Amino acid sequence: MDSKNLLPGVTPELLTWLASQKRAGFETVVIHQALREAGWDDAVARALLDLPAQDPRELEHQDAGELPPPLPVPWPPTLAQHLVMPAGDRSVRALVVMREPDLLVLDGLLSDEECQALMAAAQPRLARSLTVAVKTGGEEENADRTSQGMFFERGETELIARIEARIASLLNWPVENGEGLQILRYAPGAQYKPHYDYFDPAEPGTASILTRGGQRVATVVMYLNEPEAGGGTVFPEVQLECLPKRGNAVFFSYSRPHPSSRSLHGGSPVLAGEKWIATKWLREREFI
Ligand code: PD2
Ligand code: ZN
Repeated sequence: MDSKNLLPGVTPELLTWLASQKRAGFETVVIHQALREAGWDDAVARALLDLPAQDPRELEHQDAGELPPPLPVPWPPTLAQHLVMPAGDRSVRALVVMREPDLLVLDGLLSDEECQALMAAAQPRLARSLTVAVKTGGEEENADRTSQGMFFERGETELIARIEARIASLLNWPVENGEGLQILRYAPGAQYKPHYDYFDPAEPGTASILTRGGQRVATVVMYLNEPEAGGGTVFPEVQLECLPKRGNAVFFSYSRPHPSSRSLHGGSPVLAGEKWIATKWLREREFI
């Protein structure tokens, strides 16, 4: 059965649900049972299970030649079995699991002492944040991003190397594919307006950016402190807001550099106090 020649009663919404169940790793027998309990005939349920795990909304884009094929993305290998996951020198607990976008809220990725040490090491090197200039591949100040920031080199200190090894172990993604850790400090009123972290393939500067390790495929935003008000990380397409808690993190991936990833996200304005985060962007290949 082709998903475009739908059987009577099989809606695009049902196919979207089916794709999300398959991608979430539910076993065929479980999905089959859910379909049967929802009243589907056994033959139709089996035909549905034979379809590729692709959301029909994506197929529309792909048919129009707009969608690149999906890239492999990081994900904790043990999550399906255990909510507390090994991460090298530490265990990390998943508090929220979301699909489309693929997203985890993580508890205890960093210790309080590590958060404080990152802030102290970054403080003297903070400068007005820059963003990638998509036209040229260089960097520029951006009114949509009013924080201060700095980058550590990968492996720059023992602390940085330890955190990078932990993230690599948790997500089963090579340390070498990570960009240097970025620290951001938001003063009251500062924000980071909604954006995608991948590099837009249509922009002229992207080809040169991609020579250093390919696309970004995932982001880990780690909260180093707690503002008194505001400063959540928002995902407007799925009405989700992650609130900063010291040591916690939000991880999300985007297998395609396309809005169908639903990975649009932003940092809401800080209303009172300061917000500090560390961001780790993960690339397809070794980031040199
Ligand atoms: O500060 C945040 O919550 C935030 C929001 C959006 C950080 C980033 N993007 C980022 O570092 O990419
Ligand atoms: Zn971002």
